Amino acid sequence: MLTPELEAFYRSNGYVIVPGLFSPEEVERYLAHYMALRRYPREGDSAGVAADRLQDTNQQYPRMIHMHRWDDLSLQWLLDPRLNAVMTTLIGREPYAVQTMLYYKPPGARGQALHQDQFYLKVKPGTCLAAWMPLDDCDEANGCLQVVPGSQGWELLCTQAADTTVSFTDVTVPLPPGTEVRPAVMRAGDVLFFNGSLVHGSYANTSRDRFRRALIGHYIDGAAEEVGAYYHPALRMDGTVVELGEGQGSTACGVWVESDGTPIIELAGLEDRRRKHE
Ligand SMILES: O=C(O)CCC(=O)C(=O)O
Repeated sequence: MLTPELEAFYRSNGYVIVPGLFSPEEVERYLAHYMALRRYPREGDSAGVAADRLQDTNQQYPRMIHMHRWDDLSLQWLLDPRLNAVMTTLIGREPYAVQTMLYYKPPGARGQALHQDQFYLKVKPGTCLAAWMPLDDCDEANGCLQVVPGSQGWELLCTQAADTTVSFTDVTVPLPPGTEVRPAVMRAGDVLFFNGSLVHGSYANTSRDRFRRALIGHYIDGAAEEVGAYYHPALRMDGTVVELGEGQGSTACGVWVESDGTPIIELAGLEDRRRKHE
């Protein structure tokens, strides 16, 4: 599963793709299940997304949020021992599970602007971790995830307005010119694990006829004492509830400044914390 090489890759890049963690049969089952669930509106369908003036195909297939609270298959996936084993190695202890999401991202859909998950989850101490599993093979054309390798060591950056002609969310983080944004080309059933400070997001699905569905779990460090209110209740990986405080997030955020010709992050801004969740 997680070879020493993959673990070393995670330590230096802040993310790692574990190939084939779930089988093609399992992927088929999830696809059939989530397409059937999407026939009806669900609580949280539009959570965190700005009132949308622009129509795109996301409107017909809004992402689903927190399905594990009412759907047993989603809960089983969130707590799956394979995911737990990888994350326990990556962070040195079992995580707590706090969120599921299903992105449908049909052809023509906008992506989600580059961001850092810890901005939303407000974990303390420590940070969050994501397990991102495509249910379709994904590449740049159908809007695979994009990551900024090495950004796991960055402070939380002050956000700015995103271009909502290409993103269905309305905030993003600035990057110095020339920063590498790397496409995560994956097969369905691979799982991408990434650290809560890693800058990531996705661009539009410009393919003619390929969905880019993805099942996502958000987790927090098993030593955390607080997480944002939206993510309660947190679950241990055996499914029992763990009582945590409500994370408020820090008031400072990072801005890019130049030092000897090199961009560095300086903690300066007073972050607008109005946004309660992703
Ligand atoms: O799947 C995507 O396009 C974006 C997902 C994401 O950014 C997240 O889960 O935090």
